[in-house]
Order: sequence, then C-alpha cells, then structure tokens
Amino acid sequence: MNKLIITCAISGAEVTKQDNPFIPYTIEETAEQAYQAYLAGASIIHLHVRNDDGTPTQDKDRYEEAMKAIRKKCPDVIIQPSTGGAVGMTRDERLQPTELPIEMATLDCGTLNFGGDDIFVNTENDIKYFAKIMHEKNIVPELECFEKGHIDLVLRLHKKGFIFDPMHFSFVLGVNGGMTGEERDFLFLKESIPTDCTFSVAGIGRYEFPLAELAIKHGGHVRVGLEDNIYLSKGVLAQGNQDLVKKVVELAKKHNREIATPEETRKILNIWEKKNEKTL
Ligand code: KMH
Ligand code: ZN
Repeated sequence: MNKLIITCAISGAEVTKQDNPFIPYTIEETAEQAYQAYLAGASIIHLHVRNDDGTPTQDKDRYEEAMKAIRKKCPDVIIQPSTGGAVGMTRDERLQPTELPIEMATLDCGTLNFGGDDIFVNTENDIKYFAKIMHEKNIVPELECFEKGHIDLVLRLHKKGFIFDPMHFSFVLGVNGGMTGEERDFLFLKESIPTDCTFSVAGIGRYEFPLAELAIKHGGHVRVGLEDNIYLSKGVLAQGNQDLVKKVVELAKKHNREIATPEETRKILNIWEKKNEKTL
C-alpha cells in the first residue's frame, strides 16, 4: 500500500496547559514539540501559534518566528499553518500566515457550531477568497471538512473553478457541532470524494485512534496531535505530541504501512516543486 503521511497538530487554538501541560505556547516550546513529533514520524506539522500567555494569534511575525525555530531543528519538515485560527477572527487576520513562504495551509470548507455559543464561520465567499489566495501563491490547501455538506461544497467549487486538482481532503470528525467519527461516518465521507483525491483523517478526542486505524486500513493518511486529543489512552494524558505520533506509527506497523518522509509526502501531495524558493 501507499506510504502513510502523518500530520501532527501540535498546539491548536483552544486547548490550554490546564488541559495538558505539553501544549506549546512559547516559540521554544513550539519548536521542541514540532521536533519531537517529527522525530517520532510526522512529516507535516499543522501549526497554530500562541502568545507566551497562551492566547491564540495569527500574527504573521509570530508565525515567522515559530517557523524559523522549527526549521532550525528539522529543516525538511512540511509546515502547514492554520488559516482557521480561532473562532471569531476575521478572514484577513486568519490569512496572515499565507503572506509567508509556505508550502501548505489548511482551508476550512464550511461553517459549523463549535460548542456553546461559538460558531466557526467559513462562508462560501470566505472559502473562495481563501482558495484564490492559496492558488495564487502556490500554497497547497488541506481541505478541512467537518461534515458531508462541506465535501459537497468543495466539489461544487471545484467544478466551478475555485478549487483545483489535485485535491487533498482532511476529514475532521468528532467536533462538538460537526459530524461524529464512527466507522459509518468515515466510510460515507471516503466514498463521497473522487477516487483520485487523497485524504487524511483527524479524529477529535476519543475518535483520534479508531479513525486513524480506519484510515490506515483504507489507504488514507492520519493527523493526530494535542490540538485534537490530549490523551494517549482513556484517562492517561499524552506526555507530548510525540506520544500520539508514536501510537500511529505502531498502528501503521500493525497494518504494514510504511511512514512517508517529508520528501515522499511532497511527492504524494504534489506540493510545490520549487520548494527551495520557499526559504522558511
Ligand atoms: N481552531 C478552530 C476554530 C484550522 O486549523 O484550519 C479552527 C481550526 C481549523 O483549528
Ligand atoms: Zn487547526
């Protein structure tokens, strides 16, 4: 079977050190968590940045600083900044990391409830706007879909020429307000995308590892990380992102999937060939 791409979502915007003390806030913590995840087998780091007090920010300079610090420790890893940011941020605020020389970024493909009174807003026009900017800058979008309707919208926008081949989806399942991450949900989504697309799964909370195993068995790719889940097993906090990545590597071994290096990941995802021009 094809090699397995492991993405590690090391920080997110919502979880705090009160939830898990290994959530990175400072530049040094962020770089170290990325490095440990990379050493464990992650070829992509999905990156949110925080201020030193833990508040989420999409500040371009903060991203630049974090990316340089990560690059120093693991020069070849793929850094995939978030353009989702945190609930309530404006679209231009969220898009700041696309002003940097990046290879890849997330593109959130629909609005959903995000717990309590929170709504994560991604209108059709937002998605077109984000997609256009990423296309112009040769940034490969990871198409984050939190439910089936988001996939349908991507396929419509693809047909209308706003989203381009090759498409790489991420099924983010188990958000409080989105679709659950049961096997039937996974199979439904997998069957809903064209067969020439690639996909990854990100299971939130208890869905993280069952979904990872399903994706591994079905030829998909996997995202894990403290952004999505803070536990290694029921009631046992992960002692850093590397614990979660190592568990995926074990699952991959069980199902005879080799792990893709960053270079192999670039080939699988058709990431910007002239990556050397992207210096961060
Ligand atoms: N923090 C969430 C509101 C992304 O990174 O693109 C959005 C998010 C998605 O995490
Ligand atoms: Zn994210």
